[in-house]
Amino acid sequence: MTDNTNNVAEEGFRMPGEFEPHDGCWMLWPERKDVWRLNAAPAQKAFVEVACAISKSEEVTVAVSDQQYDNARTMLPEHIKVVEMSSNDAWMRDIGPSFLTNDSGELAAVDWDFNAWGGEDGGLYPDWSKDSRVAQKVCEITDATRFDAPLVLEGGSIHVDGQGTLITTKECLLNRNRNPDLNQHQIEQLLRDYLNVERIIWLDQGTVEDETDGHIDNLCCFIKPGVVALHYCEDPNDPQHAISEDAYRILSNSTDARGRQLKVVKLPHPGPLFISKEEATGIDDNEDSQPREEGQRLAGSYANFYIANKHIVFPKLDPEKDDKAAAILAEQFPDREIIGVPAREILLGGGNIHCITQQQPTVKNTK
Ligand code: KQY
Repeated sequence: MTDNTNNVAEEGFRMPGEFEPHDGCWMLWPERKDVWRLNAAPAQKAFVEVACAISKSEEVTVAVSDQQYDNARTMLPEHIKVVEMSSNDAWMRDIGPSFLTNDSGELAAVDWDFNAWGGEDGGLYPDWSKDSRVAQKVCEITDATRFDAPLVLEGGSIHVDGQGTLITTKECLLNRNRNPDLNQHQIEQLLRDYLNVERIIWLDQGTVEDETDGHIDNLCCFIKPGVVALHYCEDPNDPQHAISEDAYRILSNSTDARGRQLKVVKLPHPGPLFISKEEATGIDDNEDSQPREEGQRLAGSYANFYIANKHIVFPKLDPEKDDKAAAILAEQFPDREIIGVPAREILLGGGNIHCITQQQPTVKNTK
């Protein structure tokens, strides 16, 4: 059902934090040859590993085109559901619904407008018509009431604590290629209306060379209310250092909607990582695709992990730093097992584990 009002708050809905219980996780299947090298085979293997890791503690559903159905069904174990659904690429975080729940045990979701990360002004592909219908399709399958929001926004550009606080970046949400007719105040109002949040914390920039224009999910995330994990580069000569330091300063001087001063936990910086010649040549270029050239910097970040019910699924990106990232996550999430998945193939597509997943929160049992 579509609810064309924006009565999210009146109906008691809120977007739960990712660390709250999930009924499941939604993913898409990668197949674009101009994004995923070698006919997407290495990326498909990485997506399977992510889905398997998440499925250890929650149900996973992977949406796949008809052309790839047999391949996906064969590559994914039986306990992972595979449903047919068209899309232009495989970023469920960004094109899927942002789920909401309320105390009456109802599930709803916000269906944002999508323009492939910038439309004609820097967008990543020219036809996103299939992506635009994914959120509605997922709402129908899950019986979630759909709130259709008049705002261009990708799910990876916001993080919430489920208790009234939202973090985002100006680089993305105030970018002229998203909502050129809305000012900061109007964008804030829509976030309040559709997500029922009270406190919005604006960071300036996201991770260096992030083709999403600075998604928050590649820079930081809530570990729990009051605590944020931040991608932090210690090298003062690296441009990421100033960005991370600025984010650290803003976050640690911020209070959340409940008045808590935020605590910031630093995650190491993988690399810096660059595309190799072999990786660059495996992509099927065409006039619509994003250039992927040898030596280009990749926007690698350990903050781009997924919080499953009993596991943290984090991207392994740099053998010299993976263990440190895992140890920090283990300390911060004592009740969850930490699983690292080799994720360079996902990073080559421009995002990571958080970007390819979308949690469906558990609705409260009112009986
Ligand atoms: O950061 C994300 N949430 C998604 C990355 C999308 C990259 C598109 N090539």
